[in-house]
Amino acid sequence: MKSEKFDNKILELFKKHDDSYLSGEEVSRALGISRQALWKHIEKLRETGYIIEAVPHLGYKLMQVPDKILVPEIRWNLKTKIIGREMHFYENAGSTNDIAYELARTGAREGTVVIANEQARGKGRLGRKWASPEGGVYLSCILRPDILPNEIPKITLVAATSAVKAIRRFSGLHALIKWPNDIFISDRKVGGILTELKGEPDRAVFVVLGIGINVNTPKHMLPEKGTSIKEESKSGRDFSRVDFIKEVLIALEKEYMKFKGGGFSSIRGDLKSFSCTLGRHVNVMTGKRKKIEGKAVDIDKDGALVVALASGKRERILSGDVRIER
Ligand code: BT5
Repeated sequence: MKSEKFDNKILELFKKHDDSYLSGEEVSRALGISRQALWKHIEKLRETGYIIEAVPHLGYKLMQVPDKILVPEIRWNLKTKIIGREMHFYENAGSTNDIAYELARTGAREGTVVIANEQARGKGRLGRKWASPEGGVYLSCILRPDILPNEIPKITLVAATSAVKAIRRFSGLHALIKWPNDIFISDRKVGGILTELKGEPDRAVFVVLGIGINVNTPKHMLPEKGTSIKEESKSGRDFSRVDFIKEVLIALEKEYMKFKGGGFSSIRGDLKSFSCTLGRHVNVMTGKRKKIEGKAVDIDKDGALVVALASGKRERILSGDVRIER
């Protein structure tokens, strides 16, 4: 058994008995290791920030879990079947999307997740930057959906729906989607999705789904119109990024499974009800550098934004940057 597995097992035992002391003998017997080896593992856990009390004749007790992103903590009791079964964590990454892309290219399985505490070169769409200081959640997930390359925008919408559900469940805040990939709270951007694809003409080989969400990030570290869950919650306390990541992985698995089983129509209702774009007057820059102005009236069965122009004509937009005018 690898050392990390022992650490997980020890933490698991502690959590099962979270209001009592566990004797060294009990733990070492359960793990099949010596008392000396157990002590070394306890020391290692302490170095990573766990506070573990040791009382003579009573044993060990886990007093506090560190406010850090720790993979064993994320794995603890995580009941997903695909998303996050394999996880890679980086204290400092360039971009989790780039790392995940490389892993996918070399065969990593569907559901593999890459998480970073911070990113030096966080990416937005179209070469833009994603501010990624410590305090946010930066994760990328490898998906291998059986869809055509031109259906990829639907994956972005599946992810946006998942992100909104996770934020609402976790914080109670009224998160919304600005089509197609922005997550907003009170008219400020709290998160974004970046979907990248390796495709062949007739199929998507794999998709890297990048999700960035400002959890505890202070406003001064974000662009002008950015916000974080902590800033919006006004409670002043830090949120557990570990718990939040779990919510995101669970929500993503649920929505992705719905999408795989029932197609885009099975998430479309929720997506539309979370939209802060529908019903508004918008200005959209599409990929062709074309500007479209009008009222956003629908997100259709392909995930396209439908805009009603002043002329009465309707335009379907598959990708673009939306500015909400009024
Ligand atoms: C996005 O792009 O919103 C996609 C963001 C995806 C980030 C994740 S983090 C994990 C994974 N690894 C990566 O390298 N990326 C993904 P876009 O719609 O192009 O928005 C970018 C714009 O949002 C910037 O030009 C800024 O105006 C603004 N922005 C940048 N960082 C922000 C932040 N942390 N919070 C709010 N707004 C931000």
